[in-house]
Amino acid sequence: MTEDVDRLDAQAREILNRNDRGGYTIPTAGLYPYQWNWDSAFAAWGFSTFDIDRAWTEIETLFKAQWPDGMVPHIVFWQDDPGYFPGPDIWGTGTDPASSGISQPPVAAILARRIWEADPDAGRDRIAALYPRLVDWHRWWHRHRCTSGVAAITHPWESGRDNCPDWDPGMAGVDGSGVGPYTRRDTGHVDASMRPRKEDYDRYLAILNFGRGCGWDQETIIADGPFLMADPFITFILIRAHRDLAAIGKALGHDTAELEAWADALVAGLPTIWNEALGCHDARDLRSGRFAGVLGSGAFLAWLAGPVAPEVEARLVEVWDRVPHGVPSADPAYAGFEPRRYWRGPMWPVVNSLIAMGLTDAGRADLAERLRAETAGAITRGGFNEYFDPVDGTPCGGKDFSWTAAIWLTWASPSAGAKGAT
Ligand code: 9WN
Repeated sequence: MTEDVDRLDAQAREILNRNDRGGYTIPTAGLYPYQWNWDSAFAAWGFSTFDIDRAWTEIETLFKAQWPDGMVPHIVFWQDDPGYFPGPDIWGTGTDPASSGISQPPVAAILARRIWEADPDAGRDRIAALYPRLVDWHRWWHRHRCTSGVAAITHPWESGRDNCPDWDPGMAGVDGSGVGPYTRRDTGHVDASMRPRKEDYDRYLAILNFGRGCGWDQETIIADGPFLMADPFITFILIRAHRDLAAIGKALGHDTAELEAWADALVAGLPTIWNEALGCHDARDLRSGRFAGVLGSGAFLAWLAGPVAPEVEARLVEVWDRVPHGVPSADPAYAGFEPRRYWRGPMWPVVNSLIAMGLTDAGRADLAERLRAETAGAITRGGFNEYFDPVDGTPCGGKDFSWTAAIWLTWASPSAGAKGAT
């Protein structure tokens, strides 16, 4: 048992080191050859268990790509790679370094706080320098994504949960018929049955084309863009991230009233994404007002923002109980549930780690431990894959994934608690 844990811990460290491209980590070789925003924050957390300096460098490199308006892009194209589509020329943002034109779940402050607390002396100067940049990014979220009261996304890729059923109502209104011919690269790396469909990609590109067409002007995208949906997943993350950043700011001697007010405003906005018929928070199309009507991983992050009412908790656990291998990204009882198609059902270790963080802080250590054990079991049996089939535990997507290695080291591994990283 201990030997197995040691071997898996060593393998996880080796994956992070192997995916290191010098200052930033790729999610996995082949499928994802660039720096991704939230992947990097998790990679940094993983590095912090064995190389604290490298952990800070990961976040610093990401923030080198921050836009003047505060946005931190979802992909940074540090060097060209024909293995991924859509690349820098398609995004056409004209930035240096080249980057995409949208953002991704703002987990950086949540994980930076953990990395700092793991070694306060080593992190003090690094976090002090990052702090104003993090505040600028959070301000960007507040100004450009939270005008409805909760956090919205302007592209499914901005959510980090690309093709989950949450986005179906918004995607139905996007016309993908005029995007012309293009060649996907993802289906050359992994089985097409595990990836988003062509009709999804047509629409992803149509939304991207709109952004490029208006020079990535946020006012235009929010007012007239083809896609705008409120996202419970990012809303809960942002509430937690604002609070964690405020805790960092306080410890550094800053006035953090602004951050606390942003978190409070989001909490006050939560009723707009409460779906009474579903009995939990739900994604909502801000153009039509329609709810997605599917219980998914967004609702499961509620604990990150504070205690959850007993009836909501019972509803969430009821859905989790339908599968043996971790929290599914969509309710298995939903007619469109697909256990291996990316975000339309599979279990994602990285999401489980966020759910467990919330559970622990909300005093549900029992549920957090159950989730840890289920996640650890899937990784132990299947390897450090991108995600897993929650019904039979089959490892899916890319192999040797940085964020799966990272959450193994920080949370899922039986040795993680011993290192004080939980
Ligand atoms: C688009 C890198 C990223 C993750 C996302 C995941 C997937 C990209 C893609 O891979 O998205 O950003 O091309 O499918 O959905 O969460 O950050 O691992």
